[in-house]
Amino acid sequence: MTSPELPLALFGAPPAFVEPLHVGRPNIGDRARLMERIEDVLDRRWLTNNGPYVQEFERRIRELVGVRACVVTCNGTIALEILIRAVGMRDEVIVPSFTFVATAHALQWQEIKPIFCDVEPRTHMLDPGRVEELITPKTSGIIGVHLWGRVCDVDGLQAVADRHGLALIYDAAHAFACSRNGRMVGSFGRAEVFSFHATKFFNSFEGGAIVTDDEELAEKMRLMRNFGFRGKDNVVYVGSNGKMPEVCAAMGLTSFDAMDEFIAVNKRNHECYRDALDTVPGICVLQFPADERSNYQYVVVDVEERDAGLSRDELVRVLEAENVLARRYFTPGAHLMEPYRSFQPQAGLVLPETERLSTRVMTLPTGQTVSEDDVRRIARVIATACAHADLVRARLARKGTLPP
Ligand code: T4K
Repeated sequence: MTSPELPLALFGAPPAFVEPLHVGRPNIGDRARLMERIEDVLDRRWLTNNGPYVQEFERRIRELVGVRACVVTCNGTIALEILIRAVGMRDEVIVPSFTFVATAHALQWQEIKPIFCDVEPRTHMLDPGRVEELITPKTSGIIGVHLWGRVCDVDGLQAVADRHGLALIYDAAHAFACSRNGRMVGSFGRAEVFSFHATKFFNSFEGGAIVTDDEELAEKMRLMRNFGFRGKDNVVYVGSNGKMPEVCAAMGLTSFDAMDEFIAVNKRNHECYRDALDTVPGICVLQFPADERSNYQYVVVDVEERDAGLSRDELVRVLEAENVLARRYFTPGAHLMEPYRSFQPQAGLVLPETERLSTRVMTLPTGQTVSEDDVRRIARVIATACAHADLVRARLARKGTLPP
């Protein structure tokens, strides 16, 4: 057998990894402690409905974030839906399109129209100036998204919300345990929502939380989380079922115990990616500003095709062949997904940055299951592919294109 033209799986070399490397592989804390907690749950025969582990989980979140109230939920999407309803959003709400589609769905599910707003190219997050341009008499609120564990322009957004008397809340699904200038995410706007989905650096299998300083709002959301029950047989509000089971809270508490280790590993991997990709033209690892503390859960790479020689989609395919399952978050923008694509076919006209970013950005595997050696190997694949872009491109062309 002849040796491959390049040491890449695309050219017949063995893949860099035998097993696939995922973005969003769950971090798992002390298993023995988790099992003990699950035994407790079974012994108590108290499986859900505001059990002791849920209450302890809420207390620890409140203490970490430094807010008065925390309402944990079965997932981040239900938390968003409950919060949107509780703050009285209606008609139209301004949101980024460059986000996970759940941000928009949580509105549309309640027949509130998401008005998609463009983001700042540098931060990938809502541009307050653009938000203000989209405000109409129908606008009832703004949802900022702290993307990638960075912090939105919270001062700019608050100023816009105040000027126009709008409700401002945050989708902080990516930003648990993050802060700016010492102020924790969770304490901005009227309230904020976290996700503890399995793919988040800190997970409770599935789970979410709403945090706020507004006790009255929190009380309303507690009712909404539990069918509107106040006490036995007394329903005082229209509600849903957003309760977190005890087994999820047990996992959340176990993640809490290991949270510093999870962040340290992510930070180490982030730095390693940054160093290893520093010299590859056109490949830029998104940085975290000095005034922010992050959980580093996403390694976000911006691919400038002109300098890298390959597009983001081409690199994703090169990596896939090596068993590195890079993700194209968030491609396409939510405005190009259904039903928004049909409801608002012109939305893209005001979203040039979103459309540009969604062709250039990819996220790479990190977390507990990814070692520094893995990171260096992934970086070598990217560097080799870019250094031989013409050959790689020709080989990919023979294989067809990625599905949209
Ligand atoms: N707002 C924002 C900004 C969000 O990013 C999200 C969720 C939400 C709101 C809603 O919060 P939740 O309702 O989910 O609590 C994943 C997650 O499902 C989603 O939670 C997350 N954002 C989003 C960014 O990523 P997918 O469709 O990419 O997931 P999936 O199934 O492709 O999994 C990603 C990778 O993780 C796969 O390669 C396999 C790996 N994986 C996944 C799971 C579930 C594992 O190795 N083990 C696992 O248990 O959405």
